[in-house]
Amino acid sequence: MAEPRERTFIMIKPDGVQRGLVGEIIQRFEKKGFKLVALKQVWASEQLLQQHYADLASRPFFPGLVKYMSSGPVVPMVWEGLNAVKTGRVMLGATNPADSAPGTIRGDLCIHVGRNITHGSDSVESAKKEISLWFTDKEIVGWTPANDNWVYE
Ligand code: IDP
Ligand code: MG
Repeated sequence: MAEPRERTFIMIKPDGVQRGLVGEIIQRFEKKGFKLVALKQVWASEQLLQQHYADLASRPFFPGLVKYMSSGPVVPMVWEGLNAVKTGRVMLGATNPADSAPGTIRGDLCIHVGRNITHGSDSVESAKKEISLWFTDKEIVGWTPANDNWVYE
């Protein structure tokens, strides 16, 4: 039986969009071999972002986080593949770019924890929640890439 291909929710934050890094970040996931199944650009409301970051509501940086995330358009995406959640987090690098390894998205492209350009789900469970918060079922497109047998044994 084929190994399960999970889905993760990856989002380019307003600083990633403003700095012209949308293509670079998408390219890293594409080149890796993950499959893009949903993508859009939205200027999210504070209410949506408060829901998205609900588990951080008691943290001192929460109001600033919501303000930053609602300060301009974001690019939410769903990527699918084997271990997409865990590998997606590895590709992003540590939350604080000061600790993100070179070669990771945050390690290569940003400096400050409050401007760390990308979001990625931290578990399969939160990926499911985040995907349904940001996308309708209709916006998620199932398809088989022509190179599938060259990415997976
Ligand atoms: P994650 O994005 O790597 O999952 P979380 O701990 O879930 O990290 O925090 C969510 C986001 O909140 C971070 O990506 C970052 O934008 C912001 N954040 C986390 N810690 C701090 C902080 O100490 N100061 C400012 N912003 C922070
Ligand atoms: Mg998180």
